Amino acid sequence: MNKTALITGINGQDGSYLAELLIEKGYTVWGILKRNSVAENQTYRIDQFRNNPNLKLEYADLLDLASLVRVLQIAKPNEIYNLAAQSHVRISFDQPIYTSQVTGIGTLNLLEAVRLICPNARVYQASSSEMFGNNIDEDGYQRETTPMNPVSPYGCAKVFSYNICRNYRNSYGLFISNGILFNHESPRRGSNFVTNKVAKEAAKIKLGLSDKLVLGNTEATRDWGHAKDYVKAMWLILQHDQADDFVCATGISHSVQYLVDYVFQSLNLDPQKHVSTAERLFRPEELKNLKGDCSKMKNILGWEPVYTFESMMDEMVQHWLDFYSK
Ligand code: NAP
Ligand code: G4F
Repeated sequence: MNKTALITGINGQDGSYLAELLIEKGYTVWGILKRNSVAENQTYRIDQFRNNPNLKLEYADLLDLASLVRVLQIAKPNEIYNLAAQSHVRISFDQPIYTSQVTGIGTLNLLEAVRLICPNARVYQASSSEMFGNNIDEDGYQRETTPMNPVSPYGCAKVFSYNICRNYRNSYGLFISNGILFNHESPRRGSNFVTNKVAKEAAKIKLGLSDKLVLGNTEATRDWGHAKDYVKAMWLILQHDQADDFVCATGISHSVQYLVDYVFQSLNLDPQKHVSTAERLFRPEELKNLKGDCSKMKNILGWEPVYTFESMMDEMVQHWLDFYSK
């Protein structure tokens, strides 16, 4: 029998790739959209398969429990992927209460709806390496056992969601798994995240459409993988025979400065001529270094990424060159 999945955040970066993957696997996929005043822009990441009969979209919001109940009643999903969030770390300092409501309490709303309507469904929670804050194990990696010490309102909200998922798993026997994913990117990444901002602005400079790129902290390091690889990990996590928590990462970390140098060199541009920093783009508290150990995921679930940092950045730069050359 074909399975049915519900994805919150289906029109986001990860939701769009996950929906494609699940449709390819024969799932019926339901997705929720929160109301937006410009409906055309909201679905651009999924427009290429919008007319697929196995894709069904409904208006609902993580802040509106009744809407979640309504959608679960009609979709009757076997699997639920909770990807919706206010996911931008710096903006979470500007909107801490909203971020806590959506990214934290929103998860609890969904779990309550699941408990009421479809307690046998398997739930994936989009947890984040941002939850570790600046805690690093002695060998330089973060892993499932690394203590969590978040340094942003977003990180605090994600820790709440992570903990309430574990609590509902243990208290009510629900199948709820956390994927603790390190940064993952793609041409579909919001262009206010650093990888896609650098790729987009460098392509514009190359084509003579811009002259400068202004960044915040370029010393921070991140473990960057490709979203297409990471949605496969989400699916594997829910196919496992028991609910559990898994880190997903590449194990390779680069600084923001290295990212800039790589992209500019690939376009034969001199970053020193174009790149500067501005205080307004720094965060009140910064997560300095991320590097994940995903041995558990590889050993138990057999996950392996296809993309490298370089092939991913090349794809993103090419996307923007094509976009601005049309
Ligand atoms: P994203 O592109 O920002 O997508 C977030 C999605 O959530 C969008 O579809 C957004 O809809 C939706 N959303 C926001 N508020 C909502 C609400 N109140 N009700 C319903 N939907 C709402 O994020 P992403 O990069 O795909 O990440 C997916 C998830 O993984 C997020 O939870 C993120 O925090 C987490 N995560 C991401 C990474 C990463 O590196 N990408 C790493 C670890 C964890 P609109 O676009 O219409 O606002
Ligand atoms: O691309 P970023 O905004 O990603 P960040 O803060 O690491 O968060 C992303 O990854 C998390 C997983 O660890 C997710 F949970 C979260 O939802 C999101 O997807 O920033 C990366 C680094 C930071 O150190 C930031 O300070 O880049 C630095 N940076 C320097 N200049 C910048 C900029 N970040 C942004 N967004 N814009 C800049 O101009």
